[in-house]
Amino acid sequence: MSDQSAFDTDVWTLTRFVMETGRKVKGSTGELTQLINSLLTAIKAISSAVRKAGLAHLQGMAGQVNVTGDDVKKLDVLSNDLVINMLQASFGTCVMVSEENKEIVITPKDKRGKYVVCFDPLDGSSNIDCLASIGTIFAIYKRISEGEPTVQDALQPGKEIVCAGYALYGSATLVALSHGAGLNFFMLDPAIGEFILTEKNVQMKKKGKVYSLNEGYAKYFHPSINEYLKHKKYPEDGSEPYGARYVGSMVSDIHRTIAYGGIFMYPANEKSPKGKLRLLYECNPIAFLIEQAGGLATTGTQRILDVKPESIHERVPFVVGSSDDVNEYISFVKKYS
Ligand code: P6P
Repeated sequence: MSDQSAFDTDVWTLTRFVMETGRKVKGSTGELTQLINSLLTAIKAISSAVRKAGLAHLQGMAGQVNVTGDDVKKLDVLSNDLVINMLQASFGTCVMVSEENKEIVITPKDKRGKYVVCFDPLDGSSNIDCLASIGTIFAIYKRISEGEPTVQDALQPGKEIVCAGYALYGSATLVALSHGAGLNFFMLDPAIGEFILTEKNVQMKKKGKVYSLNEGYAKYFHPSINEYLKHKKYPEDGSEPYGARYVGSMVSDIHRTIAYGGIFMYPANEKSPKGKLRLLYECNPIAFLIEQAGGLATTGTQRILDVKPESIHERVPFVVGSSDDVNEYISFVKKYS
């Protein structure tokens, strides 16, 4: 007989947490709760597929290229289909933006709800074949249009987000989620197929000891970036140099930055004048979560959540992390402006 005494009979699952949060909102219809719980079903299925990929031959190129020029792998396609189908089946969405779809995805009339979801179904997919951690990122807004949904519903600044999160398919599967009242972590318990609350109202360190960016582009960086990095490597104030960490899979790099503190950067460079990361489904949701944890998120000259999107796949320079670290970086940018 297995030891049942350790079994928590009043466990805080993500489903329960979302229901409790939803009921606190005056006039709540339960639509957002239903939407998030449907999204969790897709995330559980993606987690299962990611862990079976090698055996199920889901790895390797699907022979397609997505709208932003990345090679699409089979898991990308599967993950995108799962998220779109589960969200549309939730009756909570009216329009979606996915990294994998060139145009907005409008929900069939008979399944429409009041929410807009911008998501990257499987970010970091170039790391699938080497088994590095990858993730799903999402941001949820309320629609602003009447009648037929339009692209304007998706082109809202990140400060209008009502809920955002990411799933990290790492040594365990974790969901980070916020409705705007703090950042919470949930870990998947495969034994019961539920995400269990593991950390409430996560707060980042004000200052870390790690910087994270792809220094392979140093030749193309603006001088302010290289001067900032020099200051981190050869500090002249007697402090210790920072450590360097970079997975090249944003959810993994971001989760480490939230957990340990420090700074993550994907700045503009001569080859990518607006940087590489996409505003709607990578930068905005992550910026929202980082601010909930007491950190900062900037383009270098503007708060990420204040940027007014002009197109659904637009890119922005992206620097996030512990508030003292990001403010120090901004001071270097100001020196050059
Ligand atoms: P680079 C993955 O392809 C991704 O979109 C992010 O997850 C990651 O932070 C970035 O690109 C890595 O880009 O140019 O360093 O390989």
